[in-house]
Amino acid sequence: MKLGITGLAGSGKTTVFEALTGDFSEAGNKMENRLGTIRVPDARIDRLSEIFNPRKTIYAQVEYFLPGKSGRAKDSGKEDASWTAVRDADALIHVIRNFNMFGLEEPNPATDFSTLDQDLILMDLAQAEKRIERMDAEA
Ligand SMILES: Nc1nc2c(ncn2[C@@H]2O[C@H](COP(=O)(O)OP(=O)(O)OP(=O)(O)O)[C@@H](O)[C@H]2O)c(=O)[nH]1
Ligand SMILES: [Mg+2]
Repeated sequence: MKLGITGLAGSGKTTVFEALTGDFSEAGNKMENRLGTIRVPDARIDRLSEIFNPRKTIYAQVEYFLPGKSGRAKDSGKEDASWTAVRDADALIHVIRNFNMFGLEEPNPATDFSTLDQDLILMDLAQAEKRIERMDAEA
Protein backbone atom coordinates (compact mmCIF):
# COMPACT_ATOMS: atom_id res chain seq x y z
CA MET A 1 0.00 0.00 0.00
CA LYS A 2 1.30 3.39 -0.96
CA LEU A 3 0.32 6.44 1.08
CA GLY A 4 0.98 9.96 -0.21
CA ILE A 5 1.65 12.71 2.32
CA THR A 6 -0.06 16.02 1.61
CA GLY A 7 -0.57 19.24 3.52
CA LEU A 8 -0.02 22.96 3.22
CA ALA A 9 3.47 24.47 3.48
CA GLY A 10 4.86 24.21 6.98
CA SER A 11 2.11 21.91 8.22
CA GLY A 12 4.53 19.23 9.42
CA LYS A 13 4.69 16.83 6.47
CA THR A 14 8.41 16.15 6.74
CA THR A 15 8.12 15.66 10.50
CA VAL A 16 5.30 13.13 10.03
CA PHE A 17 7.18 11.33 7.25
CA GLU A 18 10.29 11.03 9.41
CA ALA A 19 8.31 9.86 12.43
CA LEU A 20 6.57 7.18 10.38
CA THR A 21 9.61 5.90 8.51
CA GLY A 22 12.45 6.62 10.93
CA ASP A 23 14.29 8.04 7.92
CA PHE A 24 16.02 11.28 8.84
CA SER A 25 18.62 10.99 6.14
CA GLU A 26 17.60 13.84 3.90
CA ALA A 27 16.64 16.36 6.54
CA GLY A 28 16.49 19.80 5.02
CA ASN A 29 16.25 18.67 1.41
CA LYS A 30 12.82 19.81 0.34
CA MET A 31 13.18 19.36 -3.39
CA GLU A 32 13.60 15.62 -3.61
CA ASN A 33 10.79 13.08 -3.48
CA ARG A 34 11.15 10.75 -0.54
CA LEU A 35 9.90 7.21 -0.26
CA GLY A 36 10.06 5.19 2.93
CA THR A 37 9.02 1.57 3.16
CA ILE A 38 8.16 0.03 6.49
CA ARG A 39 7.18 -3.50 7.38
CA VAL A 40 4.00 -3.77 9.35
CA PRO A 41 4.68 -5.75 12.53
CA ASP A 42 2.05 -8.45 12.94
CA ALA A 43 2.05 -10.92 15.81
CA ARG A 44 -0.22 -13.25 13.81
CA ILE A 45 2.39 -13.55 11.08
CA ASP A 46 5.07 -14.25 13.69
CA ARG A 47 2.91 -17.01 15.13
CA LEU A 48 2.14 -18.53 11.72
CA SER A 49 5.80 -18.36 10.88
CA GLU A 50 6.61 -20.28 14.07
CA ILE A 51 4.06 -22.94 13.21
CA PHE A 52 4.91 -23.43 9.54
CA ASN A 53 8.54 -22.44 9.63
CA PRO A 54 8.52 -21.18 6.02
CA ARG A 55 11.69 -20.32 4.13
CA LYS A 56 10.61 -16.70 4.00
CA THR A 57 8.37 -14.58 6.17
CA ILE A 58 7.05 -11.54 4.42
CA TYR A 59 5.21 -8.86 6.33
CA ALA A 60 2.77 -6.43 4.75
CA GLN A 61 4.55 -3.29 3.64
CA VAL A 62 3.47 0.30 3.70
CA GLU A 63 5.16 2.86 1.50
CA TYR A 64 5.07 6.47 2.60
CA PHE A 65 5.64 8.93 -0.20
CA LEU A 66 6.55 12.55 0.45
CA PRO A 67 6.67 14.56 -2.78
CA GLY A 68 9.42 17.14 -3.13
CA LYS A 69 8.57 20.80 -3.47
CA SER A 70 8.21 20.64 -7.23
CA GLY A 71 5.47 18.04 -6.99
CA ARG A 72 3.08 19.81 -4.70
CA ALA A 73 0.90 22.83 -4.33
CA LYS A 74 2.85 25.52 -2.60
CA ASP A 75 0.42 27.25 -0.37
CA SER A 76 -3.20 27.92 0.47
CA GLY A 77 -4.66 27.61 -2.99
CA LYS A 78 -3.10 30.81 -4.25
CA GLU A 79 -1.00 28.87 -6.70
CA ASP A 80 -2.09 26.12 -9.03
CA ALA A 81 -2.58 22.89 -7.20
CA SER A 82 0.00 20.45 -8.42
CA TRP A 83 -0.19 17.41 -6.22
CA THR A 84 0.30 15.28 -9.30
CA ALA A 85 3.08 13.34 -7.64
CA VAL A 86 0.70 11.69 -5.17
CA ARG A 87 -1.85 10.81 -7.81
CA ASP A 88 -1.00 7.11 -7.87
CA ALA A 89 -1.12 6.69 -4.09
CA ASP A 90 -3.73 4.32 -2.65
CA ALA A 91 -4.65 6.89 -0.02
CA LEU A 92 -3.55 10.32 1.11
CA ILE A 93 -2.38 11.44 4.51
CA HIS A 94 -3.43 15.03 5.03
CA VAL A 95 -1.18 16.77 7.57
CA ILE A 96 -2.83 19.77 9.22
CA ARG A 97 -0.98 22.32 11.35
CA ASN A 98 -2.29 23.02 14.82
CA PHE A 99 0.75 24.66 16.40
CA ASN A 100 2.25 28.13 16.36
CA MET A 101 5.11 28.71 13.99
CA PHE A 102 7.15 31.86 13.61
CA GLY A 103 6.40 33.45 10.24
CA LEU A 104 3.08 31.66 9.79
CA GLU A 105 -0.41 32.77 10.73
CA GLU A 106 -2.12 31.47 13.86
CA PRO A 107 -3.08 27.85 13.32
CA ASN A 108 -6.44 27.39 11.69
CA PRO A 109 -6.88 23.66 11.15
CA ALA A 110 -10.44 23.74 9.82
CA THR A 111 -9.65 26.37 7.19
CA ASP A 112 -6.39 24.66 6.22
CA PHE A 113 -8.19 21.37 5.86
CA SER A 114 -10.79 22.75 3.47
CA THR A 115 -8.18 24.76 1.53
CA LEU A 116 -6.22 21.68 0.56
CA ASP A 117 -9.35 19.60 0.22
CA GLN A 118 -10.69 22.07 -2.35
CA ASP A 119 -7.39 22.01 -4.22
CA LEU A 120 -7.61 18.25 -4.42
CA ILE A 121 -11.25 18.37 -5.53
CA LEU A 122 -10.37 20.85 -8.29
CA MET A 123 -7.54 18.58 -9.36
CA ASP A 124 -9.95 15.64 -9.57
CA LEU A 125 -12.39 17.75 -11.53
CA ALA A 126 -9.72 18.82 -14.01
CA GLN A 127 -8.74 15.19 -14.40
CA ALA A 128 -12.35 14.12 -15.02
CA GLU A 129 -12.88 16.91 -17.54
CA LYS A 130 -9.79 15.90 -19.47
CA ARG A 131 -11.03 12.35 -19.50
CA ILE A 132 -14.46 13.38 -20.79
CA GLU A 133 -12.85 15.45 -23.56
CA ARG A 134 -10.78 12.46 -24.59
CA MET A 135 -13.84 10.18 -24.58
CA ASP A 136 -15.76 12.72 -26.66
CA ALA A 137 -12.91 12.92 -29.14
CA GLU A 138 -12.77 9.14 -29.40
CA ALA A 139 -16.53 8.89 -29.89
N1 LIG B 1 5.16 22.69 17.89
C1 LIG B 1 5.14 21.81 16.87
N2 LIG B 1 6.02 21.99 15.88
C2 LIG B 1 5.96 21.11 14.86
C3 LIG B 1 5.05 20.03 14.81
N3 LIG B 1 5.24 19.35 13.66
C4 LIG B 1 6.23 19.99 13.02
N4 LIG B 1 6.70 21.04 13.72
C5 LIG B 1 7.73 22.00 13.36
O1 LIG B 1 7.19 22.82 12.35
C6 LIG B 1 8.19 23.14 11.35
C7 LIG B 1 7.69 22.69 9.99
O2 LIG B 1 7.60 21.27 10.00
P1 LIG B 1 7.94 20.43 8.68
O3 LIG B 1 7.77 19.00 9.01
O4 LIG B 1 9.23 20.86 8.11
O5 LIG B 1 6.75 20.93 7.75
P2 LIG B 1 6.56 20.64 6.19
O6 LIG B 1 5.09 20.51 5.96
O7 LIG B 1 7.42 19.52 5.76
O8 LIG B 1 7.06 22.01 5.58
P3 LIG B 1 7.38 22.29 4.03
O9 LIG B 1 8.14 21.12 3.50
O10 LIG B 1 8.17 23.56 4.06
O11 LIG B 1 6.05 22.49 3.36
C8 LIG B 1 9.45 22.43 11.80
O12 LIG B 1 10.22 23.36 12.49
C9 LIG B 1 8.93 21.34 12.73
O13 LIG B 1 9.91 21.00 13.70
C10 LIG B 1 4.15 19.87 15.91
O14 LIG B 1 3.31 18.96 15.94
N5 LIG B 1 4.24 20.80 16.90
MG1 LIG C 1 8.85 19.42 4.26
